[in-house]
Amino acid sequence: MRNKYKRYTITSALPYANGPIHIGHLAGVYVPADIYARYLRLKGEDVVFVCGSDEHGVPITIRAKKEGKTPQQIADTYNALIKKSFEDFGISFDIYSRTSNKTHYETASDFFLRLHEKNAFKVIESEQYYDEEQKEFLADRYIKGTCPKCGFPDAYGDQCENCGSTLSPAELIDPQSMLSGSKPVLKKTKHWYLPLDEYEPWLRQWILNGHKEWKPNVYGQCKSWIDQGLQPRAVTRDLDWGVPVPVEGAQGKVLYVWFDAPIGYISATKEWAEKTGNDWELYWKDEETRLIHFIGKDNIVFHCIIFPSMLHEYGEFILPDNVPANEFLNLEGDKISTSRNWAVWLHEYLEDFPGKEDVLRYTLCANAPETKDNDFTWKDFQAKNNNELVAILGNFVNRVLVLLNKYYGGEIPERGELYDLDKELIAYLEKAPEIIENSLDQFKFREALANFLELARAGNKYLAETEPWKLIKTNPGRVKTIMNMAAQVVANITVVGEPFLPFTSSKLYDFLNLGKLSWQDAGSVDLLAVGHKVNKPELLFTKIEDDEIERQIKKLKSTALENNTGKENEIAAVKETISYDEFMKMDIRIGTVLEAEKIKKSNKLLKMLVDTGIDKRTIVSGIAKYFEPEDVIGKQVTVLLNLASRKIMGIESQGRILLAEDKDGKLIFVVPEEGIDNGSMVS
Ligand code: B3M
Ligand code: ZN
Repeated sequence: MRNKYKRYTITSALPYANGPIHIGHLAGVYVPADIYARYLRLKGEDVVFVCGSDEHGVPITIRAKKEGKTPQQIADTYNALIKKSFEDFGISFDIYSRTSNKTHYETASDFFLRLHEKNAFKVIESEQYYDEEQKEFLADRYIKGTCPKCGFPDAYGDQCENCGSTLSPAELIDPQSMLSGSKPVLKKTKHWYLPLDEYEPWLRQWILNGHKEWKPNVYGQCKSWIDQGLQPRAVTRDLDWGVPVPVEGAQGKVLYVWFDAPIGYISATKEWAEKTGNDWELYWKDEETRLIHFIGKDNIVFHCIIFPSMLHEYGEFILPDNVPANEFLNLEGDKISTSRNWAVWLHEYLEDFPGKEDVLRYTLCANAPETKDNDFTWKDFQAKNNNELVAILGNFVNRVLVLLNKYYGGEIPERGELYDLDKELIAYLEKAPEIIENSLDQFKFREALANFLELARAGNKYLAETEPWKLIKTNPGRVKTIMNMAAQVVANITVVGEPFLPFTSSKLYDFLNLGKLSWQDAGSVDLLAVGHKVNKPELLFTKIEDDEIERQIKKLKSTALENNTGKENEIAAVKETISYDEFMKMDIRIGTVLEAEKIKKSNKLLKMLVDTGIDKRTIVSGIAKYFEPEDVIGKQVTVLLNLASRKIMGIESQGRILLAEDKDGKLIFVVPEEGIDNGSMVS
């Protein structure tokens, strides 16, 4: 495989610019992609590593509407934030672009036109939901209704977040526009479809026969898509945010975000080439270029089936040679969720752990969800830091450099006669880079990292067995050999560690006072010449204490939002209309809380005794996270009295106290502006 390719185009999924990024993104996509790109560069390969913000699509327009901003403003904010997070963690893109720039608009537009001119698209008229009040066709995400599969009342037009079914808006029961709350009507519209069904035989051949080496999770997903039968797929949308469809009769239509986003890889390469005086076409059209897409598992169909079909139809372009998609990373046993704020955000991590970029890179790579979903826990993060980075890697490097300074004023001593232990170490060092390389070439980054740490383990073992600190008095000549050998191990760690731990490697180059070496240099015990002077070291890693970890766990739990089914993306829709009579049926009155207590075994519920003016009754309410019993005793509240009573944790709750809830799930009481008699009616 080594000589087949002249250059590499490495892409990593373009993050949506509608929110910050978290550890799941880093673990699944960007850390592996970065390790791979750095590794290839270190080998002297010609590499372009591209990424950028995906700035189109409905989630951005929803966020913009909600915040009263333009989609461009939202994209600007998050593009800057995300770009900075990547820089902070040393993700070494050659370019981080964005899909709202001119080069991209031109590239995406031309791409579409070329397919249009080749008559590749089918133009199909269909009926789609339209909001007559807003005068807009509704994106799937803008329609809500009852899930036909599970009855969940708040399912979206494309998916039910309760049962996970993929839906189409037409399947929703009682669909409702999230823009106006009105009932949408079906209206004719036409769209351009990519006829995936026509590419099926070609895809079958190219993937199922031609790429059996793809990871089983990727190959399996492709096979199941193809076996289920591919359908033509609309690549345009009735929206006002995106790349306008560049043909006649397409006013008010834009390219579907998943059509333009992957073309973003090409636009980014163009931009990079222009800036650096390269020829972008070599990186996309030359058979000797190897194209690799790093993505998460939810993007497989787009990168393995749809985008390749587009490239194939266009002609001239190379196709991805591999798509090493990862599964998902969970957090403390639970799915990472933006809307529930169950995540570790990159920009927040560095506030809490400044200088510990590599600790996170290390932990995420060691736990990369390569073959199955995996879990990040703070305890494991602490253990990996303390037991591996501090105790094995940091300890070895520190011991060697301290002893070199102590015994020889930092100068590398010469080697004398070699003993068996030395010869064993040399034999191991010589093959270590190849072992790591093998794992990297197969995209097995966890395995590669484990093999990298073996170097430090081997170094520690060598020191423990040779005990130079004991021999220094009795056999100083022997100690010179040992310390020379140990220093060479540190130098090897410095070179091959760079893709995994770039910050650490750069510190090590400083400690060793060494100019940058290449991957091919590794595997040798002559990286540091006799007489070469190294610097005094500082600690590479420091222990993380229990209280820091407890603080993180507490922070995660206390900022998590409960029972939030994607509120972040939600525009509160108006509920169904009710009649005046229906409203008047509700008996709402002012009451006073007389007693309140927490319910054992629940951290959410408070049991209250309320004086309603006509009786005293028990009401259970899910407010314990926000209010202590003493906060509410004596408080006047608004109560819905004639709500059917129900048992909550064995307690009969008679009625409901009215509360207002903000988008973050925070609760406050709805109360009369001034004190008023208990029993006063609200209407
Ligand atoms: N923005 C989806 C995602 O972040 C999408 C990737 C585009 S890659 C061309 O999951
Ligand atoms: Zn459902």
